[in-house]
Amino acid sequence: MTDSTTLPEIFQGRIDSEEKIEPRDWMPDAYRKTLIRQISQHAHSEIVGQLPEGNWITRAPSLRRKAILLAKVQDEAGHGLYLYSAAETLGISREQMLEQLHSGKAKYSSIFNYPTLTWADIGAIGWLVDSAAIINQIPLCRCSYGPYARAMVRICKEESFHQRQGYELLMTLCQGSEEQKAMAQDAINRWWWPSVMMFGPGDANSTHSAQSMQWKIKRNSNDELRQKFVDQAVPQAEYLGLTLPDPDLKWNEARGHYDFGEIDWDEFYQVVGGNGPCNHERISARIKAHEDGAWVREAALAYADKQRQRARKAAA
Ligand code: BYC
Repeated sequence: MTDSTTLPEIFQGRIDSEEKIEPRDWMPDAYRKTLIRQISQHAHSEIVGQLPEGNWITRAPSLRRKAILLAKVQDEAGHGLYLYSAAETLGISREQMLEQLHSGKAKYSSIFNYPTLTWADIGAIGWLVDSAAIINQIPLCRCSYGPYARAMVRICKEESFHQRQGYELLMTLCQGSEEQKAMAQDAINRWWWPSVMMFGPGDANSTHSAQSMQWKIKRNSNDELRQKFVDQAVPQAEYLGLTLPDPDLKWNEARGHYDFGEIDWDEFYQVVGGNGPCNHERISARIKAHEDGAWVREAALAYADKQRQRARKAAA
């Protein structure tokens, strides 16, 4: 390294040698902005993601299923909190992030704008949505930004339990009556394509991927991860005895991967743009929860204030 090495060159050198970047380190503004965008969107996804599943807590078919679902939904809340904390280390406040979510400025995962119509949807979310989440998130444990990478380790462990409970739920339905099996098939018919879309635009249309991969925020492209998801899901669906709703799904010996059909990108962009089946419902539910919780925030702040006053008195 010569004396004329610039800060951006030193920064990229640290990334290239797999060093973690920590909150007080120098970083380019665009790196900070990209991380705030991705981590806050990820946090919002976890929080909004509680809604479709939370919808079934009171109607779970047994005490065991209710306890499992409650634990899973609570885990998602925890994931949101680790991620908001990780984003706060970059200089944005929790209030600012929530304001961006409530005003529609910040995105959250497209998948949570679909409705949960039957109990089998809880299995489909666990199996397909959590599988997609794990495949997307395991590489994030090696993200160049330390606080995000460390938050992802714990999140991935919990997502893995979530995925298993979804698969086990579906297996129970598939081994049950004809009606139960049909309900599982119907859920897969509705959740398959939205899950395939979760990985984001195809590589040719992904605006952030190239830069994010150079900074080792993302480790794989959207299409690479999507292919991994499809390859993993096909044998799992066969084991369940369910059919994935894609007539073009076929093993390609030359590629060593499954080929799959064309994604409906128009649907994807409609949902991401705020016009999915449940976008309005989800944001209204989050705004209402935030407003209903105002007294908790006020009480917590008043308590913290009182503690500070006591500490000052004791020190005087
Ligand atoms: N939905 O250039 P691209 C969970 C946006 S929660 C909505 O490829 P990037 C769980 C993208 O933001 C799972 N928007 O972007 C919880 C960008 O828009 P902006 C959530 C999407 O960031 C409860 C534009 O499209 N996981 O696990 O390089 C129950 C161009 O895209 C989506 C994460 O958030 C989408 N699906 O790559 C169960 C993981 N896809 O910001 C499960 C962390 C793309 O320019 N995030 N967009 O306005 C990531 O890995 C990346 O941000 C993405 C997108 C792969 C999602």
